[in-house]
Amino acid sequence: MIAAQHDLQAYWLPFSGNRQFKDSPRIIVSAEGCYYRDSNGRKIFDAMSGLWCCGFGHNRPEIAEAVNRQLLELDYAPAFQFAHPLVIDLANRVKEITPAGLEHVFFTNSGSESVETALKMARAYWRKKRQPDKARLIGRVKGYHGANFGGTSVGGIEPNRLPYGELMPADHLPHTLLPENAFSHGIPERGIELADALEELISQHGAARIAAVIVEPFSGSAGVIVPPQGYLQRLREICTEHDILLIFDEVISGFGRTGASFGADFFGVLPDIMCLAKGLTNGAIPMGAVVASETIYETFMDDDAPAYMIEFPHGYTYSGHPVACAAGLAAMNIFEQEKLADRARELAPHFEELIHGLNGAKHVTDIRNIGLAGAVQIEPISDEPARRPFEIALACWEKGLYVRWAGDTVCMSPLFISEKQQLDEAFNILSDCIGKVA
Ligand code: PXG
Ligand code: PLP
Repeated sequence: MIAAQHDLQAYWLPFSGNRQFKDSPRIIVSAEGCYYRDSNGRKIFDAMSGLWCCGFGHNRPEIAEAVNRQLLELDYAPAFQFAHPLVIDLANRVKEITPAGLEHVFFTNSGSESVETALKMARAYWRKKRQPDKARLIGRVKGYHGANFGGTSVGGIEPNRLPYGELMPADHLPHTLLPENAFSHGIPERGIELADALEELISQHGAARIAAVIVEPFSGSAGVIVPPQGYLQRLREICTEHDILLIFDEVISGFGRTGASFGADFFGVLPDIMCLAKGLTNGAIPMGAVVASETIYETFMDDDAPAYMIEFPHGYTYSGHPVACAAGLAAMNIFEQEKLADRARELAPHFEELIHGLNGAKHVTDIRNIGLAGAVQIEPISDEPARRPFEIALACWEKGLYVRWAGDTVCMSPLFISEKQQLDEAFNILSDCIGKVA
């Protein structure tokens, strides 16, 4: 049963057209495997892993049982000045799973908090090193780094910034969406020189004034923008040469989405700091983490103040929450035991073939993919670039397929446990709905 319209008014939906939603609500009541069920009893194929976060399968009993057990064992422990066994175990698991060189794990409750944590960590690091002027933060046009003030400031999606007036000072590298790379399969060939824009910012401000560069290994929210061949390596070289920290925001790209464990592994580039969330608990309980290099951690610990004094005055009431840790440990077991990054990598060529099969469809101006993430860019209707993607995604929903509309694209990030035949059916529906949109 759909909630009666007046029942919906109290609820203010995040990042949504509230008015349209309340006119025709889409209520999800349960999930299983790769499917949702809505309030009309319809079964819907989840081609987005929720919001890029449930790749290991919905309603995993291992996670549910671990969470249930933990709630009866230790519901909460103070995060500041105390620890509990699971947070120590999970820190070790995350350290082991993330690339060698990232050694110390700071817990948060979301991707947005991971970004704030990483940005504050980067600034405080340079102050600890007695270089307080090294404070500028550099993001990238079309980047998404969550919804909080720091992340919005380094973020580069204009509609997410405009309503808020003055943000934190930040510079933005150009995005890497080049027309000559349209319809690239996987990593585009051209555009490595776009990384050299960092050199220009360095000559403008001086490396002595720049704390960190933050980028997503591939941009998710802006519609799966995959960096050109060699681009991230080049950014890494420039950062190393000029002693600037490189932060990878792996909130979407982490935990298997690219077909490797992390974007850092996929591209073979090691950042100084990595931001995580989503897949860390398979989306079941909110949780994020920031993983830092040995050098960064040791710089904070190398302090003349007495040992009981706080080295990094930052953290959240729910940092390392016991119940989230229980979910995280169960999710990491599933991720490793079922080799889900490999499963994503094995399914990726089929996904690539299907998504590029939409080349030539009406209104389609670009198709991009990496691992199990893909976007179909749709020709805008004059000043309403989001209208066609919205209409396509709604038509898909009506036919039992959940895809995401974001800006001028339709996005997909299917679960790693999807079957080929399920993807075939999903793309049949998507193709049909693209063909029918005016
Ligand atoms: N960084 C990146 C790279 C993200 O993709 C965040 C930070 C923020 O995480 P939280 O947990 O605070 O939402 C994200 C989140 C979409 C979409 O489809 C993307 C995200 C979240 C919801 C929807 O564009 N990315
Ligand atoms: N606002 C007030 C008044 C608080 O006391 C706290 C935490 O103690 C916060 C905000 C931050 O909340 P959290 O630690 O859950 O992020």
